[in-house]
Amino acid sequence: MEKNINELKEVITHSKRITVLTGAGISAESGVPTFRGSGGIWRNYQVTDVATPQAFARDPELVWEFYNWRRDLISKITFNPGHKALVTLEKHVNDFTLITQNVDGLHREAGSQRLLEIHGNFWEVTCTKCSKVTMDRSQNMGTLPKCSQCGGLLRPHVIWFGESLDPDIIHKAIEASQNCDLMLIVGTSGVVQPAASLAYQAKAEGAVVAEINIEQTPQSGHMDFVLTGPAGKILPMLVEDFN
Ligand code: BJW
Ligand code: ZN
Repeated sequence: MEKNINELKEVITHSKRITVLTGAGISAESGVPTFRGSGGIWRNYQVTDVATPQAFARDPELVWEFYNWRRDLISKITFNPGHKALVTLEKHVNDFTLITQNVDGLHREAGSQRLLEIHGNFWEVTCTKCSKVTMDRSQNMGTLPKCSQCGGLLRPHVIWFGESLDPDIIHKAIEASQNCDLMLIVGTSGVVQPAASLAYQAKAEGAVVAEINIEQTPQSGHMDFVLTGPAGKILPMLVEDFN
């Protein structure tokens, strides 16, 4: 593991273009539950009850209850050294893109700027009637929050299963993956598409791909580097020379 970290630090030093993809694992050390695995959100909630457009159409109160619980939880915690290390990396690389699947807003709070939130951000809400998107950081949005402009029902500004990602944002994410020298895949199980395919697209175009995760994933076998351990420990080690 020590050798791998030093070799990867060397690759980072020589990379002009770095793209990073993060998932729920990077926020785990802040106290945000991941989705899959023991202690994961999907152990207590059915995906089909709270994270599909059909679920929202059927029972918007239940879906809002789920998001209010997460808003409340995340409003009480903050970013961790893993998020901070990616801010440091961004400052030292000319061409840097951070793609996150997370909707918790912690990368932005930590100071990341070249950021693509491909699954949205749950501190924003969309009106189901007039489509207006607004920021609302309330810990609790109530059971059926309404648009101040038209009175329509609001929904979290996130991408649920079966919904298409914003074409402009996913296009930028694909471009950043296909045009980098190094791609870091951090804290994601690598099973949700289209995010999961970004690492393969980077590799197909000749990038070095490196995974940082506390356990092996279906993607580990395809990686040039597999660093096993918590992101909040490994990422700061990778950028320690930049501080
Ligand atoms: C640590 C750690 C520490 C812990 N340090 N590591 C092609 C084939 C098959 C299916 C599809 C396909 N294309 C599309 C689909 C359908 C579907 C899909 O992918 N299904 C698969 C699951 C089978 N995709 C979609 O529907 C997407 N839409 C789409 O593609 O539209 C077009 C289309 C539709 C339908 C058919 C075909 C095309 C949309 C996906 C939206 C995902 N939305 C969610 C909810 C967002 C809102 C919210 O959060 O409330 O996004 S689901 C959930 O999963 C969330 C996450 O962003 C996403 C990924 O999860 P992530 O981040 O990987 O978390 P975990 O929990 O899985 O993993 C955590 C990892 O961290 C683990 O590996 C741990 O080991 C690790 N870890 N602590 C480092 N300290
Ligand atoms: Zn409206």
